Amino acid sequence: MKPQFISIEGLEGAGKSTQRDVLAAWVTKHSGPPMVTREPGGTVMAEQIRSVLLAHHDEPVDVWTELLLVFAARRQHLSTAIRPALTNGQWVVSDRFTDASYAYQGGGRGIPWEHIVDLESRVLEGFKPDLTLWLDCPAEVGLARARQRGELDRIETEDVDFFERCRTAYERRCSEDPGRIIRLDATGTIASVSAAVIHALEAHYS
Ligand code: T5A
Repeated sequence: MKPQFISIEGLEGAGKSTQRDVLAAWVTKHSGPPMVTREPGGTVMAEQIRSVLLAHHDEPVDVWTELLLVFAARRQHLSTAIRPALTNGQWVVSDRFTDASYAYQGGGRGIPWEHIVDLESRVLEGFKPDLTLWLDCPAEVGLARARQRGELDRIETEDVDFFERCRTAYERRCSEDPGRIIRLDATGTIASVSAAVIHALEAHYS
């Protein structure tokens, strides 16, 4: 099998970082240690873009500026980190990828879907994850977990309606590409979600 690119998606506090480690451990057992990365970020320059994106600013952040920044970071991430790893035979596990732009900038900010489709095709030239695990939970559940950690970044200060729109956009992505995106219920305990992650991987790659 060619090296796989697996992304993990969901709202804040859905448990992506927690389950990413479970996913990486499964990949290690089957194909050797993967490159574990995240978006926005994953390279020095893309991490700098992440800092700009998540920081609080005195001036309003234009929604298109936000979209272009996430895609600028993604292009850099793809060309200098993800593609080289895959070419080298290494699997890649990423905490978020393009589906997050549909969710947050499409659903959350209201940028028309077709504009994101167009940008994605120009910037990524057809590249997408081989498999995406979407950890789905109501916005309130994820936000309550995220808030326990303390200070909120610029996007985390949005209201619940914003995150419910993001969730609806994830649903749309899932229904548009059901062979790639697997929805997992993220409302249970960490152990039960981990079991669902492993089950989904075993079923997909059996
Ligand atoms: N963004 C990103 C865009 O707007 N557009 C884009 O294109 C992209 C790529 C990035 C931000 O950027 C935006 C979206 C985001 O706002 P991020 O680094 O991905 O942010 O961060 P968050 O989603 O904010 O990450 P979080 O750390 O908040 O959420 P996780 O990773 O889903 O959750 P995790 O694993 O860190 O868990 C959070 C807490 O909950 C507990 C954990 O122990 C931890 O304390 N927890 C559970 N508790 C109970 N039950 C469970 N099942 C639990 N799972 C985890």
